[in-house]
Amino acid sequence: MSNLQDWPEPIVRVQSLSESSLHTIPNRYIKPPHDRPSLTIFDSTVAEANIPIIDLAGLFSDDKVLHAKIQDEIFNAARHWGFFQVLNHGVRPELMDRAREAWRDFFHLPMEMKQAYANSPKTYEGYGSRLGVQKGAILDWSDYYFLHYLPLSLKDYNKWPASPTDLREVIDEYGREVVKLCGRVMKVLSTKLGMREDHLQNTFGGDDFGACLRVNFYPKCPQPDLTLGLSSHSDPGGLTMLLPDHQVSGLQVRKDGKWITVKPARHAFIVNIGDQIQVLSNANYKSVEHRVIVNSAHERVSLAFFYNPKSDIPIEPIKELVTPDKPALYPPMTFDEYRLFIRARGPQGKSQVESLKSPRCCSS
Ligand SMILES: O=C(O)CCC(=O)C(=O)O
Repeated sequence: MSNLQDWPEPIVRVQSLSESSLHTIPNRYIKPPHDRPSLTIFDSTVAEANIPIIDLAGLFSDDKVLHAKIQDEIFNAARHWGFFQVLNHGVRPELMDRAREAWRDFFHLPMEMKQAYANSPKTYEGYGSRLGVQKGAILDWSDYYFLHYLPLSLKDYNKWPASPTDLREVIDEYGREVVKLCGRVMKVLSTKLGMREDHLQNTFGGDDFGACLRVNFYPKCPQPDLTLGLSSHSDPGGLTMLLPDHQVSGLQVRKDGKWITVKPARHAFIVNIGDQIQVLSNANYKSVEHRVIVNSAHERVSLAFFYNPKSDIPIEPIKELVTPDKPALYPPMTFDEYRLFIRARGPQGKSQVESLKSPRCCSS
């Protein structure tokens, strides 16, 4: 872990670069041509579509037929897309708006107030501007704030911003509500794999699961065609509930080799399957590559809430999902070990989970 003690180069805040009225971006942010976003609809790497949108209202009723229909929709979306939006999910719209705007206010505080929370790669908690510690790496056009919500042993209000004054309270309540929503989706994912509804949650360590929040701030960019707000990656954790900016799109999901720009529905959450659920489900559910594009006219704020297994228990394919036809695709690994990869190397598509596939599977 010694290489995760400090950043390899002085940290530059992307927001400061953006506010300095540059007309061209520094070379550090220019992606190689094959990674650059395509901002025209005439490009063959871009597809016009949207990810599935699922109305969860029926899950709160006693209507069994409706339950089954929604469960099927979630199952299909989780299997074939790895990404979907949910509406009427139980989290109050005003709470969602306040959470996002409290963080926007944070990013607009004077720099010295934000610097008080500057993070290091040791835990990543606090105000950051890069993922990964590789010296000379090409960086993404974004700043972020990362904090632990659960387990309680890692939750430390001193590492959450004290300003805006209601931020801690808002994020506490927001976290409680989003955790409940994650629990609901976990039950559906478990049931649809033919297991008890609490089975998947139990493999996360039951009540000892983890949760953390990364708030992404993508400043305006004078050359959005040369860079990315966040490079392609799959999420290393279990399940992600993303609250996107309601006014500015930017998230792109990879589907059948093409990039789809997600059109967020008002007050929807964007749900995506992370690598840990791909592993536990023995690839019945798949994590999917996604990235973020930026633009020259608007900043963008998003809140990615990560619902993760307890970090020190081995995560491996659930026994019931391992058969002679489909042997275990992944070796056991704790989430603590697993996330060291992205913490050290930064976002790298799906390379980590793919590289773990056991030789037995890949030679057949
Ligand atoms: O900003 C977004 O829309 C996506 C953020 C994301 O993928 C992440 O934080 O892992």
